[in-house]
Amino acid sequence: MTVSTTISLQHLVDGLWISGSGEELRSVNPARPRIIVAQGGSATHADVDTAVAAAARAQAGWAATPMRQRGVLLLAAADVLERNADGWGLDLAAEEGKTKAEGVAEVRRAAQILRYYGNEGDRQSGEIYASPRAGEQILVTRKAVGVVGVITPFNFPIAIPAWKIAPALIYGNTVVWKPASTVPLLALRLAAALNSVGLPSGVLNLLIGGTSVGDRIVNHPAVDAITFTGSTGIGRRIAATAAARGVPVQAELGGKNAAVVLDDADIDLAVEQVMLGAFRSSGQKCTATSRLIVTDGIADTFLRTLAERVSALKVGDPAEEDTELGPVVSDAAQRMISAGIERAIGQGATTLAVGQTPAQGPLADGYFISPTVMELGNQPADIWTEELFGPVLAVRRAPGAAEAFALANDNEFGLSAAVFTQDVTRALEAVEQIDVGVLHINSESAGADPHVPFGGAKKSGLGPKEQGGAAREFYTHTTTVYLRGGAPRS
Ligand code: UN1
Repeated sequence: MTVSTTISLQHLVDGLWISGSGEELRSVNPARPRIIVAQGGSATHADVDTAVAAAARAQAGWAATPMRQRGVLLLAAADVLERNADGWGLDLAAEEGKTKAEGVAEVRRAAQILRYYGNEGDRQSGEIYASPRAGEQILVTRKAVGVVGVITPFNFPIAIPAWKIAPALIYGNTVVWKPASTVPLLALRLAAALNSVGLPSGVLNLLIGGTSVGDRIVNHPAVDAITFTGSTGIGRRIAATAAARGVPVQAELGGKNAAVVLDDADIDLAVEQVMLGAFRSSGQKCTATSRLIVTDGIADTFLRTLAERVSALKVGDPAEEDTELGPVVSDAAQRMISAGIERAIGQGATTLAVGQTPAQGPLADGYFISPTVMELGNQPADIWTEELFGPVLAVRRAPGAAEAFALANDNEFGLSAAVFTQDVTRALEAVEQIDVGVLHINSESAGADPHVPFGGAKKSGLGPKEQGGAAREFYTHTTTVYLRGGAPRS
């Protein structure tokens, strides 16, 4: 099913779908904002309280269910996602604005994440240490932390929820989840998929709403841990609240990720990957490439080729097969990014390339931003330091690899970076010198596999990393068991 009519917003509370009686919410198609995708009342504080109480009641029984059995439900939900990937991917494109191909790939990715955690019951679940005492072993076992508050952003409306909810559930936690209110549709789909395969009531609760719903979850005394992905400002506020309440927080925050192109790079590969990193999802990924550092020997050729490619990008309706770049998510995002471009010009940036936007016809009201490449000299500029979260790439040149790596580090964030070189010595220097949580050599700065740690260095995140075995650090706590028998039988 795809969105041809407006979907009614509902909330999943203690296993029941309910309408919200809070303020009216609506999500629109950002390419054609007159089309309302989903509409309905927000969840209320009372709904949050009911959901948290249900999650708290359900938690012990869920944690006592064998992990293998919990996993079977995640695997069954993965099949539902896989079966619906084409339709839901198109829905995602219609509500969030990324291209249909990216939307379908994201639904499949969410299925892959559910599968990864669905199989967790088959993996190692703790550790055994030798004891200094005779007749004793020391076991480190894992227990769920309890009720997890999950707050997710607009830019991956199904993949990010999957990579928070799947580990929360497989390790025996229950969940109270608030997705971004700009993109509720895929949240409804994911919650429905998990509900349809028999998740017990109260194990997963979905509440759609704005900041006040999120605040209620974060402040609720029965919420035992909070995981958040989104803006640095909100993330720090949530982390402060969590610290004051004494509960763990995992916050995945901003990025200002650099691609470094060295003189010896494979130029075709580097241009292609920088284009993907900077412009896929209209630059709205925390891992997107928003800074480009090119060394002098390759800079002119590289930037000329890149500018040609940017001017030729097909910007348009994400639902159409040949569209390469859709709109940004909202009018507020469009205004903020446009203001950032203006400010960069005011601060002395030179525009190297501006792509097209559909200025006329049915898409004329859409929240489009032309893909833009801007070069800076040595002057300070906000576009070099502040996250814009749009299809805008700021460029600086460097005389050599050492200066280029130093420029890559010239930022308070440290989420991801990409380095393009064919010289293994330079690549190893990059691994040593660039301070990031995720480093790509000869591939774009975005992308994350489900079985390996994901998260940033420096100010890009707080708390344990996400995904793979790393997720277990956040969603469980350890019990160290000193295991000794009685006296030996004679
Ligand atoms: C990716 O690079 O594919 O919010 C995933 C974000 C990140 C996820 C990036 N948490 O964009």
